[in-house]
Amino acid sequence: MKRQAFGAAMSALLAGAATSVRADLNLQTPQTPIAAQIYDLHLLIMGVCVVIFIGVFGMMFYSILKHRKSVGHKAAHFHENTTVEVIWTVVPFLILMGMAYPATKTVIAMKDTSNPDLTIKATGYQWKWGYEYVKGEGDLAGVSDGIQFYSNLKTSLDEIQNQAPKGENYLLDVDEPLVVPVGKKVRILTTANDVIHAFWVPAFGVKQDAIPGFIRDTWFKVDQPGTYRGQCAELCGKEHGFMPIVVIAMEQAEFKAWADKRKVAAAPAQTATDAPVGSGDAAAMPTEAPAAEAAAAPEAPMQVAAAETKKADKPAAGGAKADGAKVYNGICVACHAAGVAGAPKVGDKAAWKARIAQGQATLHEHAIKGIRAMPAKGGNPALSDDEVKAAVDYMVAQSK
Ligand code: HEC
Ligand SMILES: [Cu+2]
Repeated sequence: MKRQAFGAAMSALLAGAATSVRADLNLQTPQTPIAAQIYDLHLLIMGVCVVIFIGVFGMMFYSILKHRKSVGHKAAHFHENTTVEVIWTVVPFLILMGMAYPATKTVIAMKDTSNPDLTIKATGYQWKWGYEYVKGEGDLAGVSDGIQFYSNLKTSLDEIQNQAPKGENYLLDVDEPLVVPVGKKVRILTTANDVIHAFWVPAFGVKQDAIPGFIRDTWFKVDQPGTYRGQCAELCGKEHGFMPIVVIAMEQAEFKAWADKRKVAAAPAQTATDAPVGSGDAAAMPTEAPAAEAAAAPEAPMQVAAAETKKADKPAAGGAKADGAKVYNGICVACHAAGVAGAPKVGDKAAWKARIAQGQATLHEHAIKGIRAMPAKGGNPALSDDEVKAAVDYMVAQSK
């Protein structure tokens, strides 16, 4: 009876602590069943640790104090006390089993990505995420198939460079968030295009490495509509902290409407952004095959053909055409007007001739990823790919 009362008091204390503790010191409020299980596990195991801590240290300090030499305590002498030995073997064993059982159950549930309603491939790039709604079975088959876009950091450069006060979602804002329906099992296939990244959304209890050449998967089912934020969780280079993940969960009807709109918006924008590039294969996105393949065998980590992971050069669809002159005059001008450190001067035809000969796509890539003394995006991770491309187009037009 006494023990029961103690247990009740203990859990009341823990529950109280969990809600009143400063929010930024605790785990995020769980938003999926898995995250809730992880949260409960965290509390349970924390509770067990606290009880053991108090028990062990209480016993220790009690013994030191009460049985100290100065009060004349005489030590008891006993050896091979079977009862004590059995107790200190069995009790820890039971405690460990009591923790391992629920933990294992959760891990197994986390790994069960079968029967999703919707499948989305998340590809890590240096440094942004690309999302592709792949063809799959399940409730939402067909609704969003084929939608794909990049999700770039939106935090303004001024905030990053301490020229403006940092907003609430500093480094946690993107131009195009991932959109999912609530109450549906969403499977995320993770892979990467260059180095290892990791897809991490704490409120969903989801953290999965994204490995080049492999597809791993994870899943979540969001309870409530809302905006949830995460980050890349694998140190992936100098802009590792600049590739956040934003997920908007909406009601299913809204999600369908979003998908319909997104599909319509994608088609014309695609050709518009591609037109100046002049590459023939741009209008149609040849993603059907790899998408189906990915959906077919996601159970085990799977080797993906290099060509497939490399199909990175799809333009972000749907964005308004960026103003190249503005981006150039704001950023690129610092080096490219004066020829700083070997930067080809804009307008210097001789300097640009060989570079232009590489083709626009290559120039875009070099400007986005950086080459030799040319920093990626001119050293401004907040720029979107489209803005950099527009600036390149502008610079090339001025230097022909
Ligand atoms: C810090 C100085 C600096 C800034 C800022 C900068 N560049 Fe550069 N850029 C360079 C240098 C240096 C090179 C020459 C690199 C080389 O070929 O070795 C270069 C080369 C290039 C090239 C040619 C790449 C090639 O393949 O030959 C393009 C295109 C380019 N920059 C675009 C941009 C754009 C767009 C911006 C603005 C978003 C920008 N740069 C901002 C220094 C800069
Ligand atoms: Cu990363």
